[in-house]
Amino acid sequence: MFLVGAVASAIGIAIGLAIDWFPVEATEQASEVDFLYDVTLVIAVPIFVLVMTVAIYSVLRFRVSDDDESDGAPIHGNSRLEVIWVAVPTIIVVALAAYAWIGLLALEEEGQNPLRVKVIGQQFAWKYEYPAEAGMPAKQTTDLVLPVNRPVQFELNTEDVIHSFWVPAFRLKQDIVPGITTAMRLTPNRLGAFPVVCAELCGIGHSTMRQTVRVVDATRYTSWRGEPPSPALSAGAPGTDSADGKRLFEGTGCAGCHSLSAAGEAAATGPPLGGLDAIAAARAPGVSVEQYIRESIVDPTKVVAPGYSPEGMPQNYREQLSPRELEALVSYLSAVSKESGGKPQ
Ligand code: HEC
Ligand SMILES: [Cu+2]
Repeated sequence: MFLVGAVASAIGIAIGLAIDWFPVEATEQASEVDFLYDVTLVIAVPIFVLVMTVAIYSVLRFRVSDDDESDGAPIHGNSRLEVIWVAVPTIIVVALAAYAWIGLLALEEEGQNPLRVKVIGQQFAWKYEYPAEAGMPAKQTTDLVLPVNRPVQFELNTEDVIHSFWVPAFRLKQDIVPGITTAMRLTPNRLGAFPVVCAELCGIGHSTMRQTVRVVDATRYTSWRGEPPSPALSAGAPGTDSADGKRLFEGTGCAGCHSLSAAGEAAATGPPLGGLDAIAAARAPGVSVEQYIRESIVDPTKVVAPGYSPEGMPQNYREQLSPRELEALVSYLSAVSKESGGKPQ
């Protein structure tokens, strides 16, 4: 039994650690949360295996035989066993709680010069308020845009019922309760666009309470702060050459999901975007590579890359990107495609 248990635990732990359970880590805090998950897994798998081995062994070994259906001898009182099975779980649970508590204190530490953003939940959308700072006026918006590598402090309120503000890639989630202000601190450290989700059943439209947070570089953040609210990316519009396209690819979050060796990125949430010529020719015969890229961005569900979910790609680039920005991205990606000789990278 012991051998079977040890082997099964080792296999279970190896599989548990090998599976990539979570989306990319996009904050400094994320690795700490994921590590806690791994620790819990390493402890939980052997316990699960122990319970199952004893249960299965007992079922097989002490099975009632056809000719003897009498009850077994009543067993009562084994103080040593009882002390063990109370003490061991108590120690494990207290140790895990202490570890989690220390981790929580670290997660909630205030960073230097935090950006304070108010988050307002309402049925069924998120709104944000940025304070006036460094010459930039206060801003109310439905877009959440954060500068990379700067600590953020969210203050969360609701206009109606309980909601829960959750960005899976940030690994943090906070309930928002009527009448009180809750808080959440984090430091985004990865450029990209990540889903914002409501994690508290808040009414009939709960499942539609999804938006996107974009983590951008400091320059892009400052220029976004200066713009009138939505459409978020239009002002200070760049020209349409492919250098702007490269900048946009990195600055608007594409690079958070797509790999593209020309831009030095290696993200894998979306398909690699090298060699789109060949892909366009195979998937949409008769459509130019430019048109294929354009439609992939503004209408991502039209042609879906095999093996990827149509919801994987943000659905709102049609509103988010100005026509000039869209064209800059198209010309950049089609140029990259030609450089790579049409081979997927
Ligand atoms: C949150 C992750 C994510 C972000 C951000 C994202 N994409 Fe995507 N993208 C995907 C996924 C997943 C797919 C595959 C599903 C599909 O084809 O609609 C995809 C598909 C595509 C395709 C089609 C590829 C093919 O093989 O057919 C193109 C082109 C594309 N994205 C360009 C972009 C550009 C340009 C941006 C930035 C403006 C961007 N994406 C931002 C996830 C993302
Ligand atoms: Cu909600």
